[in-house]
Amino acid sequence: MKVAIVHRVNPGEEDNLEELAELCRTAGYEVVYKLKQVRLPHPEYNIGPGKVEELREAVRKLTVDKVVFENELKPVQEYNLAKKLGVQVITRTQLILEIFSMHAHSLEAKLQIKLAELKYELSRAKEKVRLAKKGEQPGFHGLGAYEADVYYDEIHRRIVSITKKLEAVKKHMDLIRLERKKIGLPIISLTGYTNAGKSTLFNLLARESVEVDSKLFTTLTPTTRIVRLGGKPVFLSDTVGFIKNLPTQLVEAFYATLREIALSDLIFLVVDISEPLEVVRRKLDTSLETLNNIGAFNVPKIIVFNKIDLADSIDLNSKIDSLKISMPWVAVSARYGWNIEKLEKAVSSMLRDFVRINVNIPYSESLSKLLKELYDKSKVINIEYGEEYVSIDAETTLELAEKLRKTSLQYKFKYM
Ligand SMILES: Nc1nc2c(ncn2[C@@H]2O[C@H](COP(=O)(O)OP(=O)(O)OP(=O)(O)O)[C@@H](O)[C@H]2O)c(=O)[nH]1
Ligand SMILES: [Mg+2]
Repeated sequence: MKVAIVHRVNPGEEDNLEELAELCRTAGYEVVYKLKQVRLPHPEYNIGPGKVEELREAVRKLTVDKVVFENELKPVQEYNLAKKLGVQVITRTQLILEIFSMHAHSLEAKLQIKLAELKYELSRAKEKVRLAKKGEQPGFHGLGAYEADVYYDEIHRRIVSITKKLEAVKKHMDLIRLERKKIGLPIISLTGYTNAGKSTLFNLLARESVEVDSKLFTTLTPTTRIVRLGGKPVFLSDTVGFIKNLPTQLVEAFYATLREIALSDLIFLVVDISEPLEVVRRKLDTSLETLNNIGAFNVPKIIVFNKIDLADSIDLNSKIDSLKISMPWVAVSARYGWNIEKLEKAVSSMLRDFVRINVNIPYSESLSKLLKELYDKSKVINIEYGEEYVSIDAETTLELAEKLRKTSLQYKFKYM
């Protein structure tokens, strides 16, 4: 789908077209035309009437399907523009909502985004219906038959119903998070700016998915897997990407979907290192700031510089040097699986709650269950089946170590 993008700035203000174009690409649009105008807002169109004509010409010539404004538009401006241009007109807020709903996989995230959409619509509902009655045009279709109050009430009703659902889902998710904690596997969250390659890395690492029994499975959501990193099983979660200058109406919904990051034991902060240094720096700063805002300040982090297949190596080293990173970092290519073993090594050395155990466990009825759990949750280094007992050498969680200790004849452990 082809789009034209527009930003009207007040005198002395800088435009944000580059980032808007990037957001459009993330949403799957092809940007074929950019328009910037310096002036104070025009009441009818936001941009000036002359610029509207220019834009209309471009829309026609380049067969543009949609126009995206960086500026917030009043319903009347959106209406006038759509009518003049003959195509749908949306704003940055709506674009980001589109991106979020494409990338939200969990039920909680989906409901949060639906709620944000409805709240946005509610604030514009009455005026939209009034305008829609004046005539049919793109983006307002189907509204014509509504009475303003009926439409408003309808949206309000849906907001109430989704809020209720969300409460229930939140409670359920809190239980699941508690269960995950109880299982004792470390939780790792994949975070980072939108388009950094989080999901690509997630899919790569999830190829090593551990087969889990149904009880473990209930603690998983579509974007959480139990995977082995450096031989150790961990919960790995993919998350929605960060974005700079989030429209204020979306901040709450967005942060809510990111709450669980603060509960992780380790954070991967994925950064696209193939971009120009200034862009890398800006996105890294935004990401770190977002992590602080959601309360993940104290969670250990590994910076994962991604897409090194696109950067040449001299450039890469000087780039990373000049970022002056004070955290552990690894440079990888998620697409080609380069340096993933380095990432795994870094993870192993940072997850301290694993212990090395040497135990002898006598044969009993519960042994096979225990061994299954051992294989699910640990890195088994050596196992020998003796006549009276099984000798196990493994790296595992403190919880499971404790369980094994209770049934063992001989027990040794050390922190890793
Ligand atoms: N060349 C190259 N491209 C990559 C690499 N990793 C990811 N990509 C591409 O980068 C784009 C974004 O990747 P995603 O994994 O969807 O990024 P994301 O961080 O999950 O994005 P959001 O979910 O929007 O936050 C895709 O087109 C990927 O194919 C890499 O190592 N090298
Ligand atoms: Mg993703």
